[in-house]
Amino acid sequence: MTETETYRGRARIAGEGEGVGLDELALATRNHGLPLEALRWDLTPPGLHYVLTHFDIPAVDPDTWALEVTGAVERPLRLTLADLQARSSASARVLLECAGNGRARFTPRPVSQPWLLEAVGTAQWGGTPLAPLLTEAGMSPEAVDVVFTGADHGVERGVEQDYARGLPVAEALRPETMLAWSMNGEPLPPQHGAPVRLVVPGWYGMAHVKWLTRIEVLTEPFTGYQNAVAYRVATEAGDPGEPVTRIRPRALMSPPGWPDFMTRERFVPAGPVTLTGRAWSGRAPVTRVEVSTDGGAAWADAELTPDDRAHPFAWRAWSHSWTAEPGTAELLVRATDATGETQPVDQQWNRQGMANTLVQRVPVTVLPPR
Ligand SMILES: Nc1nc2c(c(=O)[nH]1)N[C@H]1C(S)=C(S)[C@@H](COP(=O)(O)O)O[C@H]1N2
Ligand SMILES: [Mo]
Repeated sequence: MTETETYRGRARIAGEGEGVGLDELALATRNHGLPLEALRWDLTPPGLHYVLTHFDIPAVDPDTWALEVTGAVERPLRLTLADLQARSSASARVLLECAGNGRARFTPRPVSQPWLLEAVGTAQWGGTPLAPLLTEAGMSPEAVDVVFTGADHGVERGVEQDYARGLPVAEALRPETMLAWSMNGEPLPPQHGAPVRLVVPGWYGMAHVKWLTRIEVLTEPFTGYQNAVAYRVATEAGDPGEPVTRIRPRALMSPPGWPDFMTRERFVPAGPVTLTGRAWSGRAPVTRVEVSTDGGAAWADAELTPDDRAHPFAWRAWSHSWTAEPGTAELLVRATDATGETQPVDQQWNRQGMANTLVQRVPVTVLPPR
């Protein structure tokens, strides 16, 4: 058995009827989601953006921090924050979504960070484009992957590691890929990667390495844990599966009406209700959002805000008018993107609960008119 098979074997699937454990609760309190009512803002207010950190938030002093650019380059670089900030600037409104979003809704449940649907947020990220830096370092024409390493360190499924992710060189050279030191116009907060993180618009969250300390160019594919083992879509235990890359289409609804404190069940008075939310895809523009107000039997097109070419990697707002009749209703919403992919109504299960876009269902009690 290879080492990879050993640690892959330790991923756990919950037993039948097994509830979320205290270990999952501990992760869920550290790694909070976007309260879905915060879908109302184009730019997620600081503190409401979801957070996912595998290990601890590392202590990084921005005054002594430096970024190393090394590996298959002619001129290795060492850049301070001031060096980076003197370079050309970049700014983009980019949606981030954790690849594990929706995992806790899988049956059986992969035991890990138990996201329901809230592992998403959109920020204005500011920094400098990555490509000119790689060019300046004289990246080898043989380059295959560029590895980004964070200052955080820990153990995952028995493997001690710095958090590190390899990115195909073509993605590293995209004009949108940047080293970011600001979020919504302010310095990065500690939990989002201060002083500098990578932003790879369109990719699931794991690619956007926080607390960046090192960029290494490789002339062969990176085989580190977070690429070779963690972020894969596989249904069988021994199967290496496919790598997780770009964000698949998804729509979410701002929960209508008001909630029950404990169950989060929604209540709305009968009559006209405007349902609203956001839709996105990291692969292609969102072309359609559909809403069902009867548990998925019938679907109607929602209204999408005009495609905003200025923000191709952010989310789009949608809205839909519903006349709520007293009783109970189940609301669903699904997105389709220009590749033709639509969200599934039934789960497409995989072992780690990755890149899953099972539709959201919102049970609502419609109260008599008052
Ligand atoms: N260094 C480092 N970078 C990281 C992570 C991490 O644990 N360490 N988590 C990744 C994952 S899985 C996600 S989903 C995003 C979350 O970014 P956010 O916390 O800023 O929302 O950061 C990514 N970058
Ligand atoms: Mo993630």
